[in-house]
Amino acid sequence: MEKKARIYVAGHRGMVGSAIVRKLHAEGYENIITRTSSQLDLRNQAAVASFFAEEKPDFVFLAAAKVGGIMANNIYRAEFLYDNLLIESNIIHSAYETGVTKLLFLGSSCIYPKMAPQPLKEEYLLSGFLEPTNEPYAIAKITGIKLCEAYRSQYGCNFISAMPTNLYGPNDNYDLQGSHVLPALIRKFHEAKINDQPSVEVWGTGSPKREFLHADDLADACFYLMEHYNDELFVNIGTGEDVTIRELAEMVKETVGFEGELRWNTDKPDGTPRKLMDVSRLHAMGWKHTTELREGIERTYQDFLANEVLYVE
Ligand code: GFB
Repeated sequence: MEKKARIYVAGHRGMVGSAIVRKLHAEGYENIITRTSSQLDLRNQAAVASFFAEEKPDFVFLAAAKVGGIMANNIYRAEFLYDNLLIESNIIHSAYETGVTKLLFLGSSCIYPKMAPQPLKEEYLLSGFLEPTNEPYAIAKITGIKLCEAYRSQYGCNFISAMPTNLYGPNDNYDLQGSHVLPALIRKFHEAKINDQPSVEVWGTGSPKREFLHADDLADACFYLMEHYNDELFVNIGTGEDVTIRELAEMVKETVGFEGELRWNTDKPDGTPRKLMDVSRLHAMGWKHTTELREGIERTYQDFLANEVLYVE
């Protein structure tokens, strides 16, 4: 990408999009195009088409999506499917119509079958049944991959896809019903510490395993792929290492300095037992993450403390 290139980051206010914008600024890019959701409703086909026709971006990072943790995915099943299908279809089609040079679509590790062998290789896509709690979101993300493949094979568009593992970092969602596990635990342990509570509720059994990647590492990988990768096959992005939810809870508890007990609420779902990414393709290309989980949790807790007023309304 030339430094003068016009780059549209869709979803720039979210955790992933804001990390991509930080990365682009750090690399010296200045022509970064953004729109808030009130300025441009990405579910509106006509609005997206005229935005692309007017702005004519050269490159697109498609980081806009309706996202959330296990409960949000399970409750708002219609929106997770409908909104995400509209957002990605409108952007990908408009990118084709206006001759975008290259587009990167971001999916999720939940596209893989619930019982797929571990670690998850890219070729396991569509080899089995999905995890029920996030099936609508996964179907939307699989559709995004297939849209990129279809526009590439039919029209020769350079549209690539990447599948990040579970993410965390600045600008995460700290709403306890809608958030992912890591921000939820930071907030719960912090509030329990401040309020001298004897225990904190943690969902499920604690036995599921998850892999966590810092959003800044993800942004770095996205930039790397935009610069170096031009193939149809999508690429996993992760660390290649996972921990149990119990281990994660202990790490967050220690970082925050909460000294009480954990209460496991097994009425809440566990979700997929494990989703560890096989990152050998990405490693073979020469990219590896730099933030280890403990350090990342520490940084994220500091960010939470600095922005608590914004994050917790
Ligand atoms: O991060 P999380 O919501 O999403 O939950 P998934 C991960 C695990 O942490 C589950 C447990 O086993 C939860 O039961 N957990 C424990 C908690 N305490 C909590 C808590 O206080 N809040 C939350 N949220 N979880 C999502 C998918 O799955 O991951 C999405 O639903 C997407 O589609 C995303 O793929 C990355 O890893 O289970």
